[in-house]
Amino acid sequence: MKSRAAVAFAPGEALKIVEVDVAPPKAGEVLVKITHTGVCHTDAFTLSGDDPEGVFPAILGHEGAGIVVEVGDGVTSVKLGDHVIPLYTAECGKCLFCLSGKTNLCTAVRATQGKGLMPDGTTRFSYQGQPIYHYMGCSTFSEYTVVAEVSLAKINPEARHEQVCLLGCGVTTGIGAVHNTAKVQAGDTVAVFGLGGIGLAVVQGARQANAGRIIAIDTNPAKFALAKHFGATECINPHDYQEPIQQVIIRLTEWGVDHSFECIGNVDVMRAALECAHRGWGQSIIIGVAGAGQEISTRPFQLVTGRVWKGSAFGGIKGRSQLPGMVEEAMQGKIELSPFITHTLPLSAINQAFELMHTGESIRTVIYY
Ligand code: NAD
Ligand code: AHE
Ligand code: ZN
Repeated sequence: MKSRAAVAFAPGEALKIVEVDVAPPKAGEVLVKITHTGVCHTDAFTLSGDDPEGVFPAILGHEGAGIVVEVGDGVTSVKLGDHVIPLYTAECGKCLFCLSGKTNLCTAVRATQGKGLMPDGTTRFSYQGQPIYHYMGCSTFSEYTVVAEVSLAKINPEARHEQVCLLGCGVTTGIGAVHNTAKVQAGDTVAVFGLGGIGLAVVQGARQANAGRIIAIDTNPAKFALAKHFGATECINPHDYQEPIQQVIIRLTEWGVDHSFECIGNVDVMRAALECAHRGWGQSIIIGVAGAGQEISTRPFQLVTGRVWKGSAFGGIKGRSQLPGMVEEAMQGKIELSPFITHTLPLSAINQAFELMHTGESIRTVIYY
């Protein structure tokens, strides 16, 4: 079938809106009509060429919601008409990782997913006879996409796709990192570096956890109003200080914060986030994605004296078993989604969504088909 899609033909180039060919779903696969998709910084990261797993031409997008239109052989967990959120972190329920009870990092389709391929090693997308790669197992920048059954969360059909698409990545990642990775407790002090969609979701999660002080940090003060809306108790612009930001936060908190979160993808900020963690027990959660060749460093003494470095992918959430519940929470107002949506654009204007992100004007742009 034909599908309108925004194709990343080469790194660093604007996406091109073209009509691609989509092959039918094979066994264990599902054809989904995407209704809405957010644009996450990770899409921009891969488009920039900095992603070691970036392959081109590809159809990016991994923060969507849609409706099942066809299922391949053997698919039992979803059917025609079901409302779904594609998952870049699958949940097969059977692999070593799913069965461990320790992680959400399912391996069922991860190896082929990282190569832009479906589990059988081929692609369902093509343009003028040439294959187009998939992205993060989702490719939500195509009106019709093919996704592995294990990469689909079935959600309440009453949910508003234009909002709950954000649970496909950004909001789930931030809220999940607070509850699952950091396990923030009532009264804990939290520092959040970077107040985009991810950082603001961390702020919202910290408030849900009844954290004490929630210190929100960004070099763009335009982000502070929303941070306060979501529960930040203080907002700090590193540019307002001569000293390194970790020293500012240690000074403000005496010994540092119980939990810090890096939501930017900047390895220097990752160091600052670790070093502002409380002596003896403070932990720093890396959420931001850094480019090829980038490495983190600190004095080992920072860890010897009790600070802990951790990372979080998709907020530690198991998509098929836990995401439907988060959709319900959003429908009940327990998770607030609408303030994240600063812009709404048709697919034809998707490149504007990337510009709005790069200029810092948007939190999330939601694309509709
Ligand atoms: P975004 O671009 O919307 O937000 C980033 C924010 O960081 C902006 O507000 C920007 O002003 C701020 N910032 C930039 N440099 C800064 C600095 N030096 N100090 C303080 N603030 C600074 O991005 P996003 O969509 O919120 O994504 C954030 C990061 O999280 C990206 O690296 C993205 O790839 C990553 N991410 C990771 C996961 C995961 O599962 N681990 C999921 C989603 C996104
Ligand atoms: N491809 C990159 C890594 C990218 C990365 O870390 N992705 C995050 C999700 S970002 C969503 O916006 C993630 O979940 N990682 C775990 C995984 O299995 O991909 C690289 O460095 O190669
Ligand atoms: Zn994302």
